[in-house]
Amino acid sequence: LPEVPSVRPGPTVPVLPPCPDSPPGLVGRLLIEFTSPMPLERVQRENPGVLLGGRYTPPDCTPAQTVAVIIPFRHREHHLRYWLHYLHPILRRQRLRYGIYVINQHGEDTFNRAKLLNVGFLEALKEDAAYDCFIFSDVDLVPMDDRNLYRCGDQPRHFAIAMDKFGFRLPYAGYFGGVSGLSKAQFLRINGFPNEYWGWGGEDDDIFNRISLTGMKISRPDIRIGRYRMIKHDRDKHNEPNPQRFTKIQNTKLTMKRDGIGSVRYQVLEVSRQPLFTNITVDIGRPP
Ligand code: UDH
Repeated sequence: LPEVPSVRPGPTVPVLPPCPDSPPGLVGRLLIEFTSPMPLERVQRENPGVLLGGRYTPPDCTPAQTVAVIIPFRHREHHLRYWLHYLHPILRRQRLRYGIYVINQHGEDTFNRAKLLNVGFLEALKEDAAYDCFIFSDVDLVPMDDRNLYRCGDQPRHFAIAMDKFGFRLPYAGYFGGVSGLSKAQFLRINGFPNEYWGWGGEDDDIFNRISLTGMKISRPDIRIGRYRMIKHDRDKHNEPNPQRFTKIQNTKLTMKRDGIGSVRYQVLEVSRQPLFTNITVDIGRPP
């Protein structure tokens, strides 16, 4: 008898369809308020699909990108709880594959937002080399519309274009603060962010300059969709306005080649995977 070739069925690996460009199930305008305190246990309970370290993958489709959300941080636990409460459900509805990285500046020396964001870029990639889109978000900014999609495109993206504190308008044409997004290639093309802005202000304008100087253009959502609520707060200690910022932003063209992701020096003190985010505590030094 001729031998009948046997075809043994292997384990079935479900192949999920690509996630749609416009995710179904978005709700549009959201009610955002910061009144009653937000316990982390509640946020955890309401986001059972989020895995250790704040990782999430849509169960029903394959996303085109893998997004690392990077948050510069120190002593803002209460803001972070609101941020996680609002953002996890939004990012899930947007069908993103993502991870949340809180980059916590160790010690009490002057704060340095842009350097922390550089650290976040490198450390997220160490956690998962698949990250190809980086969203940089202040901890006190919550989008008021889930159609403001946290993903990267062919130009750097500015998301927080209409904040309540600026009367829901862009404060000036070159504003790139609050929440922004760059693909890995776009970020490397501008040599990342500056490491030498200690204290408040200027670093976002330097980043805007880097983008313009490399021939890229900022992309922005519709003004009705890019609305944000900011959690009201007083000025933090050790983040005073940096008086050097006005002269520094005149010199981006000269400084961006030597100061950036290629020259960032820091020491990671702790990586801890929490249920809703990964905390990375880092020593970034102090101003010279
Ligand atoms: N940040 C911290 N801890 C700090 C300083 C800054 O986590 O001590 C992070 C945080 O993500 C914050 C971001 O850096 O959202 C930007 O800093 P910021 O919120 O201080 O900057 P912003 O321009 O406010 O929003 C400036 C002070 C406004 C005081 C107004 C008093 N009415």
